[in-house]
Amino acid sequence: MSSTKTLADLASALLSGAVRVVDLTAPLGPNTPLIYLPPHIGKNTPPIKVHKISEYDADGPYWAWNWLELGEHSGTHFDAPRHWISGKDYPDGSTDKIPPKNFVAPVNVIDRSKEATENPDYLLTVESIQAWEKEHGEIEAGGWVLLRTDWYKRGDSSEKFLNADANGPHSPGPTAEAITYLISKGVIGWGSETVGTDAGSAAGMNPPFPAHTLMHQANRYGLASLCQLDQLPPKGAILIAAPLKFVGGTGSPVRALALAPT
Ligand code: 23J
Ligand code: MN
Repeated sequence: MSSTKTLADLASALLSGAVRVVDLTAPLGPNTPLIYLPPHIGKNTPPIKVHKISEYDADGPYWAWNWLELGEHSGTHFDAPRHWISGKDYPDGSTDKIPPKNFVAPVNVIDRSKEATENPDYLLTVESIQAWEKEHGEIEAGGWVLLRTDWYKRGDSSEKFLNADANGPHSPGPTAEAITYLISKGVIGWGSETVGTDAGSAAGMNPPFPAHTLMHQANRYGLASLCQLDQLPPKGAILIAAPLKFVGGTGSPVRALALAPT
């Protein structure tokens, strides 16, 4: 098949609206919820700040611009292998070294919104993934797998988004076995609507933070705080998520987009 024709068809479909562009990104600003780590686990990412340089004034009469103070892992963001100790030695594991081909890939969306709404500690299991595959088709090597929970509907309220009590955060995510299974299928990454790619209970899992530990150990990627996964089909969309080319970066806010059928 001629790829020139494929791209011409895609161009027409984009122009006609037959292929939709879905924004999977949360608004990024001082109100964006950030992960909170208890002090005994480690230091936290600082609040997001927007500093004005000028706004058509004495500091710059004809122009407006700002400088940003924000952590790499803020808002809708990409986790590079170098983010985790298990992935630290990959020469292509930082944001500036990841092959760009990996920023555009097919996407599988596993809808467990009902389960996660009923139980915020919901964990996606291997059995549940296999049931999804029976219904929608096998998860292909090179594809993303995203967990739809409708968690993004909690919006920019940190309290609702982090959903913590005295026992820690309560938010859905994968079991360690589920991540191992997805790696065995050859997926390129794992993404979630929650503040991180792991469940709120993940510090107590074996290994701790399995989505981070195991995916990055396999030189694969993560996406967190995704939105609008309810706008995507289970299969058939294409995800575009490219981190900034930070030199040596461990992750980066992204504008995550999907090309989806109508
Ligand atoms: C640092 C420590 C633990 C976690 C995280 C970061 C994230 O979720 C992240 O943003 O990658 S769980
Ligand atoms: Mn992260």
